Amino acid sequence: SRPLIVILGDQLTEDLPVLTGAPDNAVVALFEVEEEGRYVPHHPQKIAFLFSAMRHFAQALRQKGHQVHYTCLDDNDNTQDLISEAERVATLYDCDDIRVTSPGEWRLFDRIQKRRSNTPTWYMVTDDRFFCSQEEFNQWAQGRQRFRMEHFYRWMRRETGLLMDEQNNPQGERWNFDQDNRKPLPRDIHPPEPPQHQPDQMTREVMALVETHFGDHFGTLEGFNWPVTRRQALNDLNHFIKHALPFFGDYQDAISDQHPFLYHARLSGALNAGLLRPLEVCQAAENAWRDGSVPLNCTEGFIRQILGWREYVRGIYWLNMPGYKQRNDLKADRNLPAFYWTGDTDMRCLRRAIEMTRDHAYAHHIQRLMVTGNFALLCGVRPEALCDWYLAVYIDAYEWVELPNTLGMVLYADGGYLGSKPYCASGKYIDRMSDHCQQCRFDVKKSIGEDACPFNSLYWYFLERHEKQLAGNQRMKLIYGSLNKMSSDKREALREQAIRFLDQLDYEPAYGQGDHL
Ligand code: FAD
Ligand code: DLZ
Repeated sequence: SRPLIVILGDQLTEDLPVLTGAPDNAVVALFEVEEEGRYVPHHPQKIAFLFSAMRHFAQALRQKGHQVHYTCLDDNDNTQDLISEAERVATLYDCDDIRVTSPGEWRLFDRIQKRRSNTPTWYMVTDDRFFCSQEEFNQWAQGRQRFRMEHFYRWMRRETGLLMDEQNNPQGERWNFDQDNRKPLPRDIHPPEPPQHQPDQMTREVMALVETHFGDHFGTLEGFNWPVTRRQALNDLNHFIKHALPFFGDYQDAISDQHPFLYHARLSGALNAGLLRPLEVCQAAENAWRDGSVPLNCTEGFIRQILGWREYVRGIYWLNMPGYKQRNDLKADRNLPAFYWTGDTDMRCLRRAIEMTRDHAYAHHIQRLMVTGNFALLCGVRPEALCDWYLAVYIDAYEWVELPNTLGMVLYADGGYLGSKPYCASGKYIDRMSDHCQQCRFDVKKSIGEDACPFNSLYWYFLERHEKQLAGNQRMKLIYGSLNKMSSDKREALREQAIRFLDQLDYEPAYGQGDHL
């Protein structure tokens, strides 16, 4: 018998069990298909990154002696859908079964499940590229009333031994160094330039292809600078550890009007596509602390994102899908403001976050959470509309990681299952953490009037609208205390200001049909 080994675009890892366990006669297959590029309108850089990385990966597999089938997007016989392409190619090579590493997204997992009794037969193999398997996560979750990332993270630290001492206690005698982190942005800041990867012939061909087929999607291809091979990804990792990690913790929450990447790793695209393993990334960070080149608060803060948040959101996704996607506990019902697809707004923080997204298929965590996310939360944007946007526009976006972050962390649409309180904030937060407000046409100190920062009235109106769901939350007590001390005239003025603002916003009719940049 002869298997077809299917490698999906985010499974570009040479030691995947489906590959290491493949018999000599196996055919390994990768497919570029329209369907995956269009189920949301992915940013052209994301599609170019994946197609180029897939082509380089196929080349590396051939060099290792595998027999590889590669379907290019514009091949005449391409069925343009992953499942039908796999079944077509299996027949072409006389393969009796199709083996695939379990997909990261429920959408595909469900479709494959439903084809299991077909011929050729589909087999799904567990994805071993995570610290915590789904069975382990489910066991951890079982019997717990409330989940908190911090508890999960401490368990993961103990399990892996990362940043633990000989007695299995946390290094530095603390689990968490957040108190030392989260400094606002200093005036004169010079973050390191990311390494430059000149697009080679293969990447240039892919960019032309993407321009032809997906040129109408939001986002530019110009300045494409993502790693498309494992070698380039390792280069980015080493560069980050040396030049940015020593400041990562300090400025983790800062937002700059000029510097999109600040001291962030820019590694999520490579990690999620499989070019890097999370363990090697965490070990590189730990080693840099051990040899004295990086302070503990930076190393711990960074490892927590990968060992903690990344694993935690994946566990939550698989534990709760498909129902999780339907949650909308705050009953948010607005469409996405149209400027998310154009950047055409006078609000400087939003404009810059969206422009950076358009130019790099990237915005860092705090821009996603506290600028575009916070604004959508305060406006009451429908989870589905916002999730589709986040899934489309970022280099690293796959539903397993995007959905819990957007629906849970940003929109609180799961009623506090993932995060203990909504990350809602007024303009004051953005002013403290960024240098946007000095350059904005709105006055962050004002809440009422034509030039008042819209975040301010929206913030109070949001709190007022959701008093019933949120006022009982211990962590919101202080802020509801302030709301309740406010005079009714002031509350009314804020409410009117917010409603007027929401009424004059343009909203997209449906995703992808807006006026794209
Ligand atoms: P750094 O800030 O340098 O962090 C290091 C690594 O930690 C990242 O590469 C990533 O692998 C991991 N990480 C950090 N925060 C998170 C988190 N909250 N959840 C999971 N992993 C995390 N991340 C994605 O990988 N894909 C997504 O689709 C995605 N969607 C998001 C949507 C929203 C609304 C929000 C608020 C966050 C989202 N994130 C997503 C998490 C985070 O914003 C990105 O991982 C991070 O910005 C990637 O940039 P970086 O590599 O420079 O990260
Ligand atoms: C995101 C993406 C895109 C744009 N295109 C392809 C593709 O043509 N072929 C492919 O195998 N994978 C692609 N992907 C990644 C898949 O969407 C991803 O594997 C699933 O969402 C499961 O996580």
